Amino acid sequence: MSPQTCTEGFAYDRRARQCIDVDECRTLPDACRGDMRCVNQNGGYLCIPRTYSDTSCILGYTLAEDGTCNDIDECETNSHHCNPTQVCINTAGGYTCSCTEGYWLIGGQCQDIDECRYGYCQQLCANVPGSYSCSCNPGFILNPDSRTCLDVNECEDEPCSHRCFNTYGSFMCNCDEGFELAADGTSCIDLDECSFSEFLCQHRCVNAPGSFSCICPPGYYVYEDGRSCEDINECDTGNNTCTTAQVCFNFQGGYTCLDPLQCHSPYIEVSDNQCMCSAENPACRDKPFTILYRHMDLSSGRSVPADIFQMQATTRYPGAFYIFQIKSGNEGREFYMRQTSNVSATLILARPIKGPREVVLDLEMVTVNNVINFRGSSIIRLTIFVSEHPF
Ligand SMILES: [Ca+2]
Ligand SMILES: [Ca+2]
Ligand SMILES: [Ca+2]
Ligand SMILES: [Ca+2]
Repeated sequence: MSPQTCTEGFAYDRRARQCIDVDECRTLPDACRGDMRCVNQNGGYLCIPRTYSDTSCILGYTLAEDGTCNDIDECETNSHHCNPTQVCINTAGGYTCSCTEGYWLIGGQCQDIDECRYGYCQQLCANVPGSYSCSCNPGFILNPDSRTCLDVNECEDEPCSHRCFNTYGSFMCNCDEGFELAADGTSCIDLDECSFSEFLCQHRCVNAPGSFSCICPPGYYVYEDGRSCEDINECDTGNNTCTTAQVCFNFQGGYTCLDPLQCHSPYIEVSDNQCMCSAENPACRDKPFTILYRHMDLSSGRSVPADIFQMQATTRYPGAFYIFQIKSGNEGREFYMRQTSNVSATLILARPIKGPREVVLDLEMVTVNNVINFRGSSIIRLTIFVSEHPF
């Protein structure tokens, strides 16, 4: 028997001098593929599933028709022992019971985690089964992390009518000077400064949005302090209607044009403000020797008593004495004369006088000289312009 004569699956054995079976499972490197197991046969071999030869699969696996062991999905087949609060998770060869997110296992039961107790939220927290939700106090918004809170910059919406200041959790409004914050905390309302005090302005206060101003009556201007009234001196400013022949006389709140002096006969003019009646003239007997014209101004409502004018004898005769008196113009008894020395007297305002008014007083100085049996008088015709206002 030659070696060539052996059929496939056999090889000639010289020693035994016969064809004997080849063990392909040993000689062929990949006799069977995959999980197949190689079983040598006389004249060939078999590839059979590996488990085919095992009697059973291990726990958790089941034998498939192809002879392999497949994992049992206990969760799918409901053969698990998880309790109803738990979820079943299949594993290779087994399964586990677990709690879903937001629950934890206590005493074999899945119980909700109270995240609020553990400070999950920065501000407000609401626990719900399996979860929680954070929220923020007014003035804050929830950050994208859903846990922390961010201050709202309310000023971006311009809620204040004037100025806005953002604060942590809120905001504040401020008003410009001259305004105050209204009860709503956002709008600004004008302060009525005029209602604060009646002494804010000397004359009259005019309220304006955010401010106030003082106004003065005609004939006055508002002083640099913005509050008091100063007389306009129309005679100085030239803003008057006096002719060149007249003399401008300024007083508080107004002015007047004084006509040139006219002395009526038998008086003759001796200066621009004085008329004289000559002693030699018989017509001058029993008349005042001189009439001196003087002008002054007086504020309305001036406090009393007040010294307002001085009279003094200019010539002194030996043995003479002087009597000072108000000869006319004092019908309202607002004035009286007080002798201050042998040769002088003061005109005193005794009662408050209210303007506008023009008072003409004849102040008489009587000279008495008993030595030469002389009695004569001279007059000061005093015109007092009483202003309308007490300033
Ligand atoms: Ca929860
Ligand atoms: Ca804020
Ligand atoms: Ca105001
Ligand atoms: Ca004036």
